Amino acid sequence: MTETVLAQKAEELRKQLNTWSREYYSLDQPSVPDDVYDQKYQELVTLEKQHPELITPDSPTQRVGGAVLKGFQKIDHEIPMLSLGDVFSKKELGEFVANLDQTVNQQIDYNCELKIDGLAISLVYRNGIFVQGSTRGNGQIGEDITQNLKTIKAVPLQLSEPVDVEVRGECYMPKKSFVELNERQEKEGKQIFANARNAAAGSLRQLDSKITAERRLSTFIYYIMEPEKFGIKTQSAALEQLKKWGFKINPDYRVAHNQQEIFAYIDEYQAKRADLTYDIDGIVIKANPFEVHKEVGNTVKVPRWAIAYKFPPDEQETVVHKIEWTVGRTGVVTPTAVMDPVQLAGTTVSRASLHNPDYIKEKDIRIGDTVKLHKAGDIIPEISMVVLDKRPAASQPYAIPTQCPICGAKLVHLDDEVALRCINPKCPALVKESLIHFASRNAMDIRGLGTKIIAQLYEKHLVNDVADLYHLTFDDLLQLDKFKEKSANNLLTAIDNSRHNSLERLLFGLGIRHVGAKAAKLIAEKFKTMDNITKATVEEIAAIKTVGMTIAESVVTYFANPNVSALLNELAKAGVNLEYLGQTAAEIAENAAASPFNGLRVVLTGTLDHLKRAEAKKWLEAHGAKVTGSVSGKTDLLIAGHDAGSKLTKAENLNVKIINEATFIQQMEEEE
Ligand code: 3BA
Repeated sequence: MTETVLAQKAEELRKQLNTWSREYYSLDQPSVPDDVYDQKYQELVTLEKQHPELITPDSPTQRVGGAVLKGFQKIDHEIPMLSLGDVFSKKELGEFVANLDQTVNQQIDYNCELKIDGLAISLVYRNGIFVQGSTRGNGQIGEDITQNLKTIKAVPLQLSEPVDVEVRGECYMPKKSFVELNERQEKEGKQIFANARNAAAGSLRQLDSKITAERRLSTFIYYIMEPEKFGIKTQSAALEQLKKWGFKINPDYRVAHNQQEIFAYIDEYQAKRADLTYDIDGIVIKANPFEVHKEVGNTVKVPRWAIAYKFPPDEQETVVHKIEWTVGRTGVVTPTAVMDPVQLAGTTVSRASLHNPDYIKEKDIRIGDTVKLHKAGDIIPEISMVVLDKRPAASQPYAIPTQCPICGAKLVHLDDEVALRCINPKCPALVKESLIHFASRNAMDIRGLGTKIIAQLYEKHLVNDVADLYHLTFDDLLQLDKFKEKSANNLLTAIDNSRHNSLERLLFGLGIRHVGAKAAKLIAEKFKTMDNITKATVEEIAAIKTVGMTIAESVVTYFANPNVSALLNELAKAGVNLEYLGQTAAEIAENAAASPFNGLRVVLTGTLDHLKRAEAKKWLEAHGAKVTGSVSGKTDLLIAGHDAGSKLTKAENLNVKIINEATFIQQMEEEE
């Protein structure tokens, strides 16, 4: 092919992929199945590898993160990014509306929008291509975070039309991503984020955009600069135009024609708040006609045509009675505050994680203190501050333990971690947690071997390490609470079956630091036997795609330990399989044929809260279903997440069977 032909080919691929990506991430209406996207994407990757000169800034391959920056360039916002005035009661809001109506001498329409609790960003497009993105900063001067914003799939790299436009909106982290991020951070002994907004801010501020790429951020865009250039006359029309260009807009906006309708909107979303997949901290009310914006203008800082109604914070005061410390599988010792129970955002709360010692010190939380409690990300109870006025006179700073609450060993900080760790490998808490992990679903999957049974086995000295599980006898098990012949036999069978697991389950089950189920699979696939893994070098392990140095070093350190060699010997002697088995073609076919999903044509739509779409698809396909992108007369089943759009309507019209995510998960579990 000639150079021009190649360039045309690359351009074509970029355009196609960017369109599909817009449909998927911004409109939530994929028009092609994932594998079609993946195939085209690979085509572009290959082409760009052979001809790096063809790589353009709007290529979807540029979303993975780029060079590590030294700092961010400053950006001057030619038109300043204003802030919003706010009110805290319906009375004040009513006054604002009445005032504005009076100023313009008519009862105007107001566009009501959810107030996303994120960070304001600005995006510049030239010829429909994303060229620069920045933070709000102080409104006048922000920072250039183009590289980081490119990693966010909801930020279109290429619009549906070749326009020159600057748009503004909010970048946020969905609640679920926030919870998962904090879980990861806590496990790894890293700093945790107080709320999704801070997590989003921290993620956008990364000089290494690869880290931003790992954080699941999203955006809602709500503002077009100089809308008159495009003949747009109202805020609601602006949102629709943004959607047409390919931006993700918040679908829950509504034009209200009077004060009652505004109040109804507020009440509705205050009630729905907990069900949204992202945090909101209020409602933004904007005069809908742009004419009004022109007429009333702005003060120095805020527009006179818009206002934020802030929800009353759901915060309660309560008293801290004690701080409990628990030891996890990796030895991290985590503090939890135990408090007088209070009602908070719909649930009774009496415990809140304090994460690590620094957190207690920074907030200076003491026993007997009255604290303010709220829910981070609307879900996780968290102490926001100590009410100093109510601190008892005799109060003493909380003394962080220096010894493991379980085994008494000296606690340490590894490297410069904030987390405190017990590094006694014989610590009962650690041993029990390791056993629980070993038996867990993604590890050896020993059904019936739960926390309570493990605690008993350990306390009766029947099991001290994972190899001991394989020497348990029928009589051993009868010593346990409520164990009868049947339950003992069932557990023995489950343990016995686990001997035949493929290597990756054991590798994950050993609980090697940083080695998750995915990494374990990749390592087992590459090295095939435990013996090979124990001999592998850091370089060999790190050569596996997506397995980095951290994991590789951790694996090598783990297997260098003589106690580990002894344990592996014990496992081998007990007849535990140490080889990678993969899944044989026969097994795959057999599984699929037995499944009620076998042969069905299934469509996935809407937002899934618990499953990744790709995982759901993979699972369905492994069970014999064909997953397609669009609903037709041939579709057998629609799995609808929330906010499902036209596909749901179509499926309803065609009388296609529809189930929600929860039902689907239940059916998956029944299958497994
Ligand atoms: N609408 C935040 N400002 C917003 C365009 C104006 C505005 C916001 C908004 C000024 C939200 C201030 C920072 C800023 C763009 C300036 C919203 C939200 N509208 N829905 C009226 O959801 N948080 N924030 N952003 N320009």
